Amino acid sequence: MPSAFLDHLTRRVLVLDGAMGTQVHEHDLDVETDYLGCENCTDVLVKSRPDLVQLIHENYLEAGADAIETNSFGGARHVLGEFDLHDETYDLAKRAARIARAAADKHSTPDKPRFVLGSMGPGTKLITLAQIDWPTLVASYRESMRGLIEGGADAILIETCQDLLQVKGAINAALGALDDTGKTPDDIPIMVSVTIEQTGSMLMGTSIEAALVALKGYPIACLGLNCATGPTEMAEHVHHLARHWDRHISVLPNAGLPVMVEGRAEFPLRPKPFAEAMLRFIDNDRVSAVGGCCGTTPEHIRQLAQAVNARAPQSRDVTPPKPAATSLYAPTDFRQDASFLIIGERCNASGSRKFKRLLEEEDWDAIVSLAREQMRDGSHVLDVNVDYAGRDNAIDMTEVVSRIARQVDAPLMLDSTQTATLEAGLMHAPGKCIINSANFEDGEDKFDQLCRLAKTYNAALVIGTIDEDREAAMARTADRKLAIATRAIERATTQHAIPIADIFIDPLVLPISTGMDADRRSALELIEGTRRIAQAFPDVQLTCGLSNVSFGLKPAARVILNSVFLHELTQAGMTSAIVHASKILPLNKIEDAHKLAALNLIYDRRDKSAGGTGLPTPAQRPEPAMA
Ligand code: THG
Repeated sequence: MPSAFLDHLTRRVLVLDGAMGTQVHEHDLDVETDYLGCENCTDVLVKSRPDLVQLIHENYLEAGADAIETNSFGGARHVLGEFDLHDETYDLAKRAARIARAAADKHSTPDKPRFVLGSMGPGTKLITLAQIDWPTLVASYRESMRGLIEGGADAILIETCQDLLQVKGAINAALGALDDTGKTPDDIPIMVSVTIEQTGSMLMGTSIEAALVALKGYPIACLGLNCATGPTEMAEHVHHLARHWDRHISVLPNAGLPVMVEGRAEFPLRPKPFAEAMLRFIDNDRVSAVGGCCGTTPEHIRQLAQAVNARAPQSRDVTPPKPAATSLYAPTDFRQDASFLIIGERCNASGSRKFKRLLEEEDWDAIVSLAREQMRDGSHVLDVNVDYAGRDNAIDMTEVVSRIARQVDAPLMLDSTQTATLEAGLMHAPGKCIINSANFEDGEDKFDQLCRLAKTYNAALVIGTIDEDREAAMARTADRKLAIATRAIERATTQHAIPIADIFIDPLVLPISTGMDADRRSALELIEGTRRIAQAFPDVQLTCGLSNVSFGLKPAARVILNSVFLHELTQAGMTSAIVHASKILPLNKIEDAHKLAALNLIYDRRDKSAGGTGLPTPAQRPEPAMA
């Protein structure tokens, strides 16, 4: 059963309130008696001046608002801590919700029920800049949100979001608080409102496209925009949400862009043009919740409520965003037209001598340069693997991921055999990542653990075709690759609700040139396995560690074998690969004789007459510098 609030949101365009802060500032408040010595801590007013807070709520309700926001914008523990109020976190949140509840109940009628949105602002510390860490942030919000829920909020509104990682943390806090109080997002919906600056992106640089992709996997009822600009500047971003977001949309602009008047910022947009601009969002973009942010007054809300006049939201045609990962900044589609998703392999302690050395030297700047170089060479995503005996892998992952995330526009594939190392990366990656990887080698518990990580951090997940069978170990035949892939896809999608397009099956590349008979069929079994998995699951992604195939061969031979093998794989349905991007050659750059030799190896066509691999040695053919 959806809550009364969700039901209302579906049937009526919801009018929210306007600014709280600017209303408070209209009153001449005393630092000691009103702010209790905490200058500018508006949140403390729910304790010292509940009368005033309720009056402001009631002014908005009288103006016609259907929903009011609790006076708890700065109410997370880590923010209150700056005023030495940490220990009052739960109490202040609960008071804030109770006051708003009392005001809303007083003005509710059967025809016009009024709702309370538990407001949570971004706080004063940016998690992507490491000013706070994930566990602290999540625990901090969770405590306040529990207070808001127990004080009677109808929804949790995570608003004025500037940093994707903070949003992901706050959503997890809300889910935790719901859990604490025996509720679900159906009872108390989660709403998220991001702030797009005049620059066209969130403060940390995230585009609305990336925000949508990075948040889509969470149980959010409503996604929207508030603050920073007026309605005009928001139009393009709201329009993007209208086309691609499959749930409710909210819009709460400022009363225009501030202008300086006698040294003070003033918000120039008058109530009537404000209301007119908001109506256009309702008519053109079919948004379902409208209200105001900085500079908006009860008069803005009165005009808005009159204009909206309890109309029903219209349905929209939505094209969901393509399956994608994101950096902090922008999304990258999992499916690349006429190509494959290129995942750079070089930030890997066991896959690159250079990276290993840089890690040992803790030369983080050079690691960032190596990441950038791979993007210049054509990578779409970067694999990051710091697994290395004798070092603290979780700390290395934290260092590498937080730097690359900020300094390189690359979605990250976090690669480790250890859950703790993966989670260290996820806690520091603001965008939507890919976890590499899960399998059944250590049973279903570990597999489930990785699926839960994918849900918590809204990441995609690579699953390798390995199961518990110690004898067979990795699946070496196409049949077993398909069988294990099928089992994994079933479990991840049904038991963990991971969207199939967020699953990457890795049918496992093994070296073919070991000289061992057992390995000769590896490549062709992989091609056949890929073909069958792609046919059985057209929406699943496929990936592999391409360079594994040619371990042990000379560098020039590796370039040719890898390139030819990749071509065969993509023909069979492989959609991505972990590669050394600058060492993949297009087929027309490879001599026919070399191509044939590679194909003979791949398809295990034994050529009795030729010795070795039939592929060139470096002396015969210089290593190509660029693809
Ligand atoms: N599947 C999945 N993830 C993976 C793999 C896989 N991650 C790791 C690995 N396999 C893919 N990455 C690499 C990276 C480098 C090399 C091979 C695979 C490689 N490196 C050179 C070597 O070892 O000879 C080193 C070159 C250098 O030092 O610069 O071949 O299969 N899901």
